[in-house]
Amino acid sequence: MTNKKKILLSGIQPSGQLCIGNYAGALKNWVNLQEEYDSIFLIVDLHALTVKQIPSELRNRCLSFLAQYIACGINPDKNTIVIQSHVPEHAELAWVLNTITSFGELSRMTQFKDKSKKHSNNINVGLFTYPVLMASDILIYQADMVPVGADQKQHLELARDLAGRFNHNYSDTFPIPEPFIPKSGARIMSLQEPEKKMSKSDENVNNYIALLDAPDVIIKKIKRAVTDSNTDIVYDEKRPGLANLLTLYTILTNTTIDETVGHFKGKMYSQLKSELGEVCVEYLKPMQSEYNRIIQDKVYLNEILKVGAEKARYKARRTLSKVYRKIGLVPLPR
Ligand code: AQP
Repeated sequence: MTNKKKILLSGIQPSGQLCIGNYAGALKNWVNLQEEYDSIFLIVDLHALTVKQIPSELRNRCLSFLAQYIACGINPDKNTIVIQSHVPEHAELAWVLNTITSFGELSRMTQFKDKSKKHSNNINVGLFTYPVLMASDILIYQADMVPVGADQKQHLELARDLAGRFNHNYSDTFPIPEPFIPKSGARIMSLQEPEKKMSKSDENVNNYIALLDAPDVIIKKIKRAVTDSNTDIVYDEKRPGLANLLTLYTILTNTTIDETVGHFKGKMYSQLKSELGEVCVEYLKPMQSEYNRIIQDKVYLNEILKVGAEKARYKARRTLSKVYRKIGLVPLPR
């Protein structure tokens, strides 16, 4: 009997600055799950093109995200880390999946509706078909498990539907991927507008804590976080600003909400904010110093990208050949 590990796939768009929301919803879980699975972690640059990017910044950000993945604890020797555009099979499979996806199901995607509002002068077709490319990212590697924050649940449902549809139309080709949504931290909220989720490319930098923010910036952002006019510290989702700060404290101290609420019982909001600020600075310190070391070493980073692309392309090519054969495309005669 073979003891083959299941395949885990996840990725982040190199847009904006990696923030504590991405860490809680994705990166932290990647680190915890990486031993158990055969893992592929993507930097999904093709997805990032769905909103306007400055080319030189996009290029630098890809390398910076790679260094941040490693600094957060992703082991490049045991996992595959790859830039999406280095594996053209993603875009090729996406085209095939486009042909079995209906206009109606993409029109229902809440991220498309939200991003169309936010980028009303650039509602491009890529933004609309984004979830199909994401399904391709997952299915091209035959992934079994996909750790994501709650905001990506709907997209993952589509990937599951498309895998099932393809298998039904042709024959068993793709495993149906399972989501892994963390119990705590699946939806970290914006600091200034706690009724919306924290996003790494928010125009207002005070809405998020970037993983590379300097200590004084972190402390200032948390101090200014919007709460409410009450004074008691309890966990209540109807008080989203306070609930968000308590959730962050819980994640960064590895405690439960009950323990956190117990710790702050009878204390003031200002106390919570100042302790959370310190905890956050201390938590990010080792990651930041590791990042500062790794980002200097371009030879090391480039080598990881080369090895990653080679490993990923091998897997992706196998899936794509199978798909092309099943749908009736003629293989190139040898
Ligand atoms: N606020 C959040 N709380 C928990 N998890 C989150 N994620 C994003 N925001 C939160 C998770 O982080 C990963 C990032 O994926 P992405 O960059 O592909 O897309 P996104 O969901 O659009 O992330 P952002 O931060 O909102 O990016 P921008 O502002 O660039 O669009 C995913 O696993 C996501 O669930």
